[in-house]
Amino acid sequence: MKILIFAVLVGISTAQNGGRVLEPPTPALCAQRTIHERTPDGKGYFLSWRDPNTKGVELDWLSARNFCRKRCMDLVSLETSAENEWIKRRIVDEKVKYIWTSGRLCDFKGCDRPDLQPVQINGWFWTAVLQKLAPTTQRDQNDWSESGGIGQPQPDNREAVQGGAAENCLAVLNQFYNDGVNWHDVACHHVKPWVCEENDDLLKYVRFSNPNFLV
Ligand SMILES: [Ca+2]
Ligand SMILES: [Ca+2]
Repeated sequence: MKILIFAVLVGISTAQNGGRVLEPPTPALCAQRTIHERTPDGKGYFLSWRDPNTKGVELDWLSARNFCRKRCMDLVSLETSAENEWIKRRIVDEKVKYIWTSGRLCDFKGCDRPDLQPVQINGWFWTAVLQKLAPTTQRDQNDWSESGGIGQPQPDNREAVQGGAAENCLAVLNQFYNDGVNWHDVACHHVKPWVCEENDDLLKYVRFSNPNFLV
């Protein structure tokens, strides 16, 4: 059952990455994963700028996801305002310009479900946990910035509007446009530091399939 769920997740993810592969967890890396912070409920987080091996390293969105996933984690999903503020506090205190989250626009195969339309409003989701975000129009239910590179509220798909790549991934930017510390849609090929969050499904999968590894 768990293997089936995992296969489905991988299938969805391959479609969303234009053929580039979403990597499975590596049991040894899961067992040795570094945790920099733990919330009161016990969930562990990795902050790339704090680790000697990744300090100064910036990755595109998929590469950052794969770094996390190999360690039974995934990019951070900010499902509650408490978690959002908790992460933002660390970005501000530690002077980090921006980070990747697991947020993504569902604009690939399988995204034609009625509840995701129109995609620019209802199509954002936390890929790590396959959970929809509130509609972008419900401004008190999300943390999209009210400004950006062309002075428009986010998500503005600015890069595509200006003839470049679609802005399909969700980053938290720290005063990048003098607009506070808020969410922005950004093209997924950009490179940034990242935050990993432990992923229950990947941990269960590795525990189930590799009983010899204590993860
Ligand atoms: Ca979370
Ligand atoms: Ca944008």
